[in-house]
Amino acid sequence: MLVNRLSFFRGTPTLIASRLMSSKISANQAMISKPVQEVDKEMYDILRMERERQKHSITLIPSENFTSKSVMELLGSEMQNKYSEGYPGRRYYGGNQFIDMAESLCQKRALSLYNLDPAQWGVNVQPLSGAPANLYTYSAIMNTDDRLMGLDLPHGGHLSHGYQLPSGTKISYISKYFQTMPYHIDSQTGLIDYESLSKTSKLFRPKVIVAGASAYARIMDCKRFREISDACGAYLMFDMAHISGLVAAGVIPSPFEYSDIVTTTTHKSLRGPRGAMIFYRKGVRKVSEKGKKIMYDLDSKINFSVFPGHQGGPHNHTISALAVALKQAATPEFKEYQASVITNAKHFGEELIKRGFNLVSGGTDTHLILINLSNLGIDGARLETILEKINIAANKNTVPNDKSALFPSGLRVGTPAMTTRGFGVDEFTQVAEFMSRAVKLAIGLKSQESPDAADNRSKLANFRQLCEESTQVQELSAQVYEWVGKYPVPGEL
Ligand code: DSN
Repeated sequence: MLVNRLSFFRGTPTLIASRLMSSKISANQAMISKPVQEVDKEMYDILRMERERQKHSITLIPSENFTSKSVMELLGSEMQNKYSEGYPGRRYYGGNQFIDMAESLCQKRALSLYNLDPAQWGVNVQPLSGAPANLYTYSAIMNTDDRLMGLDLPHGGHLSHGYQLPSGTKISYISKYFQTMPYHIDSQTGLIDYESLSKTSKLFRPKVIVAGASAYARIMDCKRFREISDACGAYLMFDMAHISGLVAAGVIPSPFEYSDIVTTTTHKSLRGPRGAMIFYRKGVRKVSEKGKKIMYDLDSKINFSVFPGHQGGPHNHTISALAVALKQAATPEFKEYQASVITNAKHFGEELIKRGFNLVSGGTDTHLILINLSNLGIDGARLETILEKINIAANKNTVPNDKSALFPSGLRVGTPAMTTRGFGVDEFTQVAEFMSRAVKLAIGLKSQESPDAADNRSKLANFRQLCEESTQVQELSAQVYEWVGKYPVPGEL
């Protein structure tokens, strides 16, 4: 019966229309079976243009990736139709027998991928994305006004680790809900200043220290973070969003050994759907001086914070897609991919240095490179703009001592996305060359800017206009478009 009804909708539009006339299928039912190309031309055209942009751009944004065809299949699947507030076996809606299977499978694969014993660790796979996952975690273990320390945003941290301006203006609401104190990187070495964190945390006595970053190219010293957290009695939460694929593949050290809680998004180096996970410890937290065991109570607190504390129905299509991504991440092919991500990043960094770029911390151990452009006579906003015009997507980024996040002196690039598309070291040499040419063009165009532009914003608008009019920019744009278009995107092979 089901098969008969489905086959009814197959065929040319004319055939379907004639079947419709002689049946009881309503126009509404017919509409919901049509592809977007027929239903919504306007949206379809936008999708087509974005597909083309992705295929013909060099994606250097280190938090982006191209997820797999199979993950995309699940994201567009019937799993999204179901409400399932609650957890496997404990739902507030009927009909969840298969959704339970999907979520349990996802949890099992998440623990197994990071070699975690289910007796010692649990995982919540329902958070909708990384910033919410961090908020849910803080709320689970802190009261409002409890204290938290995270890497300062201009030093490579993330908004969800708290951010307020030196004037006291709270930019991230995490800094409104909780008392936040930043720690910093050493501006000489570009590395986290553990010494200063150690001293400040003893005075500030935070309940949570957040390790992890959005723009930090080096391996963080988790053991050191653990010692610092223990010395002030804080939980150590590691936000491994950027590096979770590298950790899964074992190509960089894992933060699990030293952390109480690990959060991650799932769509960056891990290459899954856009979502997040919270891993938390179970069992004994510490033994008191009198020999009494103090147990972790994160399990119930974190799960309660996610639902019902903050979220409603989980996105089951995302959780199902994540289960697939986690299976892929456990393969030898994925390990090889992650090893190439790092080889490519190191090589790319060296090629950039050869062309006069300064890298914060002098290089990279990971997938990410942070460039300090101060010596080149161009800023991150202008370079991002001209790169976009030549089909290279990168992002401007603050470096230490920057005052403005909109007009910073840095540019952040990374290798996960283009390594997925098959780039190796030769291709990244070519990308460094494109970037070097872009810098030279940008410096020339900047010198042609109108002296009448009143502020940075109008200067940038003027610069963008000059880029659009430049035939050299147009030629480079066409060259990049053609060149990168030869590298397949997932699903094309
Ligand atoms: N916005 C992400 C990044 O680009 O690093 C972090 O969530």
